Amino acid sequence: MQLAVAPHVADALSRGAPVVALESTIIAHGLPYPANLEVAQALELAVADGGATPATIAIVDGVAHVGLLPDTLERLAADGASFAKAGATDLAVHLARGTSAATTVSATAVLAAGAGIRVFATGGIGGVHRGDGSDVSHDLYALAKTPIAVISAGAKAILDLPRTLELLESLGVLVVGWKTDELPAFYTRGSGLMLEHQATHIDELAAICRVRWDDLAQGGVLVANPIPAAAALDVAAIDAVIAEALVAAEAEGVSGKRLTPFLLGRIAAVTGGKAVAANRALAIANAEVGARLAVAIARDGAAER
Ligand code: PSU
Ligand code: MN
Repeated sequence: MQLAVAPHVADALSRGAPVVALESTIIAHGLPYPANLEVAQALELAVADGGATPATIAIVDGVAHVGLLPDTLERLAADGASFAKAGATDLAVHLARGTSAATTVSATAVLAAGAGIRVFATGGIGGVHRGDGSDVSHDLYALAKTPIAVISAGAKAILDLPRTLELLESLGVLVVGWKTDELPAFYTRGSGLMLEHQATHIDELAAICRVRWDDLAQGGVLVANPIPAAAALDVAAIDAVIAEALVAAEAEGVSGKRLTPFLLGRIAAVTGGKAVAANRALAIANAEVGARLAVAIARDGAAER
């Protein structure tokens, strides 16, 4: 696969230095402008401050970019509507036709792994939507087979979390709580759903990842990192907002790919920016853990050489 790896990212990868991939759907379709641009820049800064190289991934005019120039990041944020929303399945169409697309968790994971990146930080992965359960994000399937660690604040609270966790298990995605024994619920720290595995030291997490990939040739690791306590929203309040957003989606006949952006947009509007602030805080916290993990994995790798 032809990837346009930015020079600074290619340099880091060739030295075995830590790199953290970042997705672009959260920028183009998950957050309102101009907050999305500020968040995109803050995520890259958080990764760099943590001692790793950030690589935001997107399809621009039919080219898969791993690491974006500041101009492109701005275009993605200011003109998100001109970017399609591409999951891993949609990549071929955009690459063949020369169109532009923001990459979801599934597409970002596949492209990042293709470039040799082992850590990817996002906000929250997709999952099983509520209701009849027939809308299931491809994120879960892509994670199952892609050897990458994804740092996420659990799965988005708009989803059916018990079914999402069950499907992760069925598919063989290793879920590890970062300093928690509960699946986080995006805007809030806990869901009441217990996790079998948790890690409290970054080297421990790095070792788990390396054994999974290098010794077992297995797929993704979902690192579940709860939103920082100070940024967490009130459970009852956010549940009511989500319920209202789901009713609105149903009434307006919104489904499929448009559902997640619709729900997030509605929640952002109704909470007067509180949800956006929470989304920002949890994504940055994930970028910070991502940087630490990438550094630990790279250190492990260097010890072996
Ligand atoms: N996390 C966020 N905001 C987002 C998303 C994740 O904080 O907008 C995006 C991710 O790109 C994820 C996608 O892959 O939502 C899931 O969409 P769907 O449910 O249509 O698969
Ligand atoms: Mn879907």
